[in-house]
Amino acid sequence: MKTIDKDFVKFFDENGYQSGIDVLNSEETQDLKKNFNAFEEKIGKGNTQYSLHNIHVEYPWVLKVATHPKMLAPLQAILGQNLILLDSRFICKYTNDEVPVEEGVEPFVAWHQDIRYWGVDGDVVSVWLAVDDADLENGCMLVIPATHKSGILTHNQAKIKGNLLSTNQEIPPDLYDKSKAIPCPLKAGQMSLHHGHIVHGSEPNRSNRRRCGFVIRYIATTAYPIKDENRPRKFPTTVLVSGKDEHKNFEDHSPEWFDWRK
Ligand SMILES: O=C(O)CCC(=O)C(=O)O
Repeated sequence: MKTIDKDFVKFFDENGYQSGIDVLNSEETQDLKKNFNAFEEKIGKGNTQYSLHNIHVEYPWVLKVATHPKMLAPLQAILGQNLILLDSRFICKYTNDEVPVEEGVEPFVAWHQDIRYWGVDGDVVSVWLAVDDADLENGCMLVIPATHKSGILTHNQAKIKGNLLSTNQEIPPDLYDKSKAIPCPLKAGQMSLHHGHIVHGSEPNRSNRRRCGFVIRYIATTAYPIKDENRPRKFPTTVLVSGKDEHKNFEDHSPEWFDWRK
């Protein structure tokens, strides 16, 4: 059990990640799996692989997980009390039998920095909550410590087929040292955290087990949207999940059924 204290925050500030944090108890983990599995059954594994995006504003069980007190406590320690949920997505790497892919292609996540995607100025911290046990064999997340201090790196189109990132971006290999990568293995119900600037990715699932994670991005209310005329952004699913928002840089799209104060 990790203690959320000054050393916890110091490690995150210096390295850009934290891993092995207990969040859900076994009953809550089973509930999460049951809810996700029901979705899978209903819409098919091809659609639960990467397309369950921002469903936290539609389904109470999703937002309940994304506002779990044990999830928010480390985020509050890092980002402060006033927090907005920016974005969420289930990312599932299935076995080849479950979701067949083109011959020779294996789904993976190319090395990238999340901050490229958000259009947000300010620190973004991502939670990777394990729905299933995640390890090296089924393609857990890999991070390169301290690369969140390298600024924003060039991203090109990925050359190898199978990159799950919707924009198919990757950082050219000469811009990072893959030998320094640290795996973030997790038991179902645990989470890792990563900074929006850290270089990270994940290898294919070469096991006979599903590897499903729920990734949720949080920002402090002091963050603000970057104005880019060439790429205007909308944030239709931001939700205030802790504290107060005195800045109002993002609208609060809390569903009417949700009140985190209760
Ligand atoms: O699920 C993965 O393997 C990678 C997730 C990721 O890139 C992210 O959460 O930013």
